[in-house]
This record gives sequence, structure tokens and C-alpha cells, in this order.
Amino acid sequence: MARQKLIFATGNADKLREFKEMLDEKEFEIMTMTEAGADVEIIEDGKTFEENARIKARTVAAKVDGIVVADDSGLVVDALGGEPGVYSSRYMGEDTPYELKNAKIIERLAGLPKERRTARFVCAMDVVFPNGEEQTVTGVMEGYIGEEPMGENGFGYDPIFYVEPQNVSTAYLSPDEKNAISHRGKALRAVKEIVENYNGIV
Ligand code: ITT
Repeated sequence: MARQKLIFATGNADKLREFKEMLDEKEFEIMTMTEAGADVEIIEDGKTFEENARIKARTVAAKVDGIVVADDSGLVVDALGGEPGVYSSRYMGEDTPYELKNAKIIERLAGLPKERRTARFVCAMDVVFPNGEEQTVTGVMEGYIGEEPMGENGFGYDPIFYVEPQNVSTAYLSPDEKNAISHRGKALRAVKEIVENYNGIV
């Protein structure tokens, strides 16, 4: 059977690496939007992860021929009223190093006990098919903000995001361990099933 081409509407190399870790390249041919010829500017002005995922996927789908998948994700910290949320990549400025962003979040939670440090990673993923059909799914990983950064793996806010039952950060987990429980892993597994079913119909 021919490999199914999936075009990912992302400019984030770390997300792309995780997609590749999780998808069997014998089953799927993974392309970035740039590789597919869609060098478009995407205005992420949605108020929710789902809205932004749809904006990204639809913008790219208008330019390419194939199945387009977009991820909009972020960290939601309860004690910060949901910040940084949909502004996760823009928090304190797009180019600010994550050492500083992570240190700031820990500082803002100073003195709070573990039960008030709850947080979650959210990933909305939107898939648009060439016939215009579209579906959005959302994956969530619950955890809490640690007292200090931990681990070298992952990216972004992983060093400060801790999970039960190990009480380690998702930057401390191996890629396979993170992908098995992560927001992105959950959303991608749901999208994979949607794509496989779509293939069954046509
Ligand atoms: P694209 O829009 O091009 O996909 P982006 O990095 O701008 O790339 P988002 O707007 O979805 O993507 O922002 C997601 C941000 O949320 C990301 O830059 C990280 O700061 C954070 N984030 C999302 N998933 C994460 C994960 O698994 N581990 C650590 N941080 C994560």
C-alpha cells in the first residue's frame, strides 16, 4: 500500500520531531508545510487552542494538495488564571529563552504548595482532508509545576512540568515515555485513527 502523505502545518521543529517519533514512516510520509510548498504566514488570532489549530490547518490546506494536520498547544497553569495558555510560545516574547520563561513561572508560584501548582499541557489538533472534511481533537496531560527545572529532554516548558506518579518532569522522561502520556501523543493517536478511517472510506 502506498504511504499516506501527511502535511504538518507547523514551523516548530520540536513538534515535528515528536510527530516523527510517533508515526510509523512506513505508513506515513511526513512533510512540513514548507516542503509541501506552502510558505504562508499564519495569523494565530484564535481565543482557544482549537480555533488556532483550525486557522493553521485551513490556511495551509488552501495552498496544498493532501491531508493537512495542525497542532496548537500550550501550558495552562491554574494558579496563573490559565496563563500562558494560547500565548505559550509568545509568553515574555517569542525569542526569550525557555530558561527565563520557566524561571519566571516558578518565581510566580513561589511559596505555593504542590496542590496549588496544578497545570496541564493541552494540544488541539485539526485535520483537513482534500475533500474539505475536517475534524478537531484535543489531548490533555495533567501535572504540576515543580519547584525547579529538571531534565534535558523535550523542549519548551517540559523542564518545569512534573507528572505523577514518578514526580519527575516531562524533560526527564525519555521521548517514548513522554509520547505515551503526552497531550500531543493523545491527540496524534486520535488523528491517526481518523486518517486511517478516512482511507477506509475512499
Ligand atoms: P507552530 O504554530 O508553527 O506549530 P509554535 O511553537 O508557535 O509552532 P504553538 O503556537 O502551538 O506553536 O505554541 C506551542 C507552545 O507551547 C510551544 O512553543 C511551547 O512553548 C509550548 N508547548 C507545547 N507543547 C509542549 C510540549 O510538549 N513540551 C513543552 N512545551 C510545549
